[in-house]
Amino acid sequence: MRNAIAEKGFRRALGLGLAGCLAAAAPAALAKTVHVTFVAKETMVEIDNKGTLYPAWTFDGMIPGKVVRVTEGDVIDFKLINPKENKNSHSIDFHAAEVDVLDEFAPVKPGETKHFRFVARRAGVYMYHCGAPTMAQHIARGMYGIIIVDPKEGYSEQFPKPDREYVLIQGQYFPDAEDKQAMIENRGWAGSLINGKMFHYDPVHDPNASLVLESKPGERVRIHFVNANINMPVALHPIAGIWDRVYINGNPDNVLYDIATYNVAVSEAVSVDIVSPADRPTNNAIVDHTMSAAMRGAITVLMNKPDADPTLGRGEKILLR
Ligand SMILES: [Cu+2]
Repeated sequence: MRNAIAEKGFRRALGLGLAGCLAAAAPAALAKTVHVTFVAKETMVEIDNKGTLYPAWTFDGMIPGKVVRVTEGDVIDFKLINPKENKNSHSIDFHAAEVDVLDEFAPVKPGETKHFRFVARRAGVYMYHCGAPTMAQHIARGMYGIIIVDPKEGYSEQFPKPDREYVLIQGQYFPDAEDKQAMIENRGWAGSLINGKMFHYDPVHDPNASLVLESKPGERVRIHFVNANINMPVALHPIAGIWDRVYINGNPDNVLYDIATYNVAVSEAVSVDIVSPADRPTNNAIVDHTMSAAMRGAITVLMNKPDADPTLGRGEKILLR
């Protein structure tokens, strides 16, 4: 059955029924507390495959910051440390949190620490970023990442377990790191960063690229994608393929089928599935079909081959660095 609305209604009814039973049998026994600490670091990072350095602002010295992964219902016990060596205030804005922008998300001065808790109440994939003023600059300089909130029901027919998962986060590279107004007005951007580097996983357009995404023919590959651009949507398309499913905001209930190009708003996160032909090796190029972005770095090669590295797209290797 491929009727999403009917399936959603059925799932909701089933969920309510099960929730009623579980509430009596095992009250909130499964939720756990997950401790997450970010250290704001103003440091040089490489923004391409040949090692060009950029004066970044980061979470933990990396663009993007680390992948946070929890299960729906978990408590996130979060700490943001802003070391006294930094020159700027920083903050955290988890799109998965329902809190107070003036409290939990407030700027943290150098030498100070912010500590708070929130419950990840809704399954899905979400951007996080620094929201300290000027926000455009803090995001453009590299302070963003993804939080994955896995559904507490686990996998299902509507939300099958993928064979591999990858995280791709697209951002914009502004070589003039000081010109905040240019960032706000979208002037002067010279590159599209995929997980922090232009053409990060594209040896076709950049001979210095050493990484590609890999899977075996016929496997279901789920890509968790975040648009961390400052001002531009992303026309997310797998060249030589079709998204088998698109889960808007990564939520199993928000499923679309058979989508060639999905438009990802600024700050939106989405999970998209691709299933390559099982009977032959193939390649896909996952692009922002907006050509100005693709040709500045937003192209990722997915190789579907029998000898795919079994470690890629699993565990820690869902975000390749
Ligand atoms: Cu910041």
